[in-house]
Amino acid sequence: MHDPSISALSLRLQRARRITVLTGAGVSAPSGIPTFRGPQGLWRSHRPEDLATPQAFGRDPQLVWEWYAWRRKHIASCEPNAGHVALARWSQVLPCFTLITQNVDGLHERAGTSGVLRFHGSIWHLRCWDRCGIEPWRDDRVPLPELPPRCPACGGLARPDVVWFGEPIDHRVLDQCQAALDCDLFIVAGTSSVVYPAAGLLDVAAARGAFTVEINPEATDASSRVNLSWRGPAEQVLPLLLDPGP
Ligand code: BV8
Ligand code: ZN
Repeated sequence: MHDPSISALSLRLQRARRITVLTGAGVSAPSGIPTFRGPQGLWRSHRPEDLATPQAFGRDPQLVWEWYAWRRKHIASCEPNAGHVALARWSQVLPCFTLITQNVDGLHERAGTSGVLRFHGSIWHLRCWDRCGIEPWRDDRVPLPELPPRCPACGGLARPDVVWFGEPIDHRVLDQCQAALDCDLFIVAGTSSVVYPAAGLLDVAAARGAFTVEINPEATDASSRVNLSWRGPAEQVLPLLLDPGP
């Protein structure tokens, strides 16, 4: 598809000194992982306040774990798609590239992207609910041997190592994101840009001089705030940008 704006964007990509990409659930949708707010969105059959808050977990850890165990089982059967693969290639060939993702599914890492900044954590990692001091640990067994799982250090409850509503972003991740926002090109792909502070990252990048681009088949809260809002699916657009072809 020879589209002048593809070549213009591809040129920006090749010339940028530093490129940062923020992804959301829409990048994993073609892999079969439901988004949060789409027609079949995850939140349709579940209410965020019921499942993705510390209060909900404190009230009913079993229920929250059953939802996460269901998501882990489903994600384990899904494969990275062309959008994930394209970004993995960018991380290998572009001199200064950072991927920040709101997704907890781990598909960017499975596609080969290293150094992913997991803004909302990882569904494959657990941490101690009782904060006994142990560092979060990876446990990608499907199914987990017991629900709710226990902390290997203190025997207390373990929780998914994700960021729930009302919880702060890990300050180490925030610090790494701050450096990545000093970029020439900031691309936000596959997110409704509803959830903060993730949705505010593009404004910080823009304020620091980045050219900002959105890739999404639909208009979002970010569409009027970016320099270029591209109406298209990430898995089709991203692969074209590094090799725009003849
Ligand atoms: C914080 C958990 C403060 C992990 C998630 C009122 C009450 C309480 C809180 C708030 C409030 N108002 C504002 C807030 C703050 C709140 C917030 O922003 N709420 C929103 C809903 C208004 N934010 C927080 O609570 C954050 N923490 O503020 O803490 C604080 C500070 C200091 C000390 C203490 C506290 C924490 C937010 C993190 C919440 N956790 N998930 C998990 O289980 O997954 S958020 C959840 O939404 C997911 O993580 C997801 O990543 C995130 C964003 O969703 P999207 O990725 O954008 O997905 P969505 O379905 O919405 O959109 C998909 C898009 O893809 C669509 O636009 C679609 O068109 C597009 N698409 C579809 N197909 C494709 C495509 N695009 C491209 N290609 C395709 N093929
Ligand atoms: Zn513990």
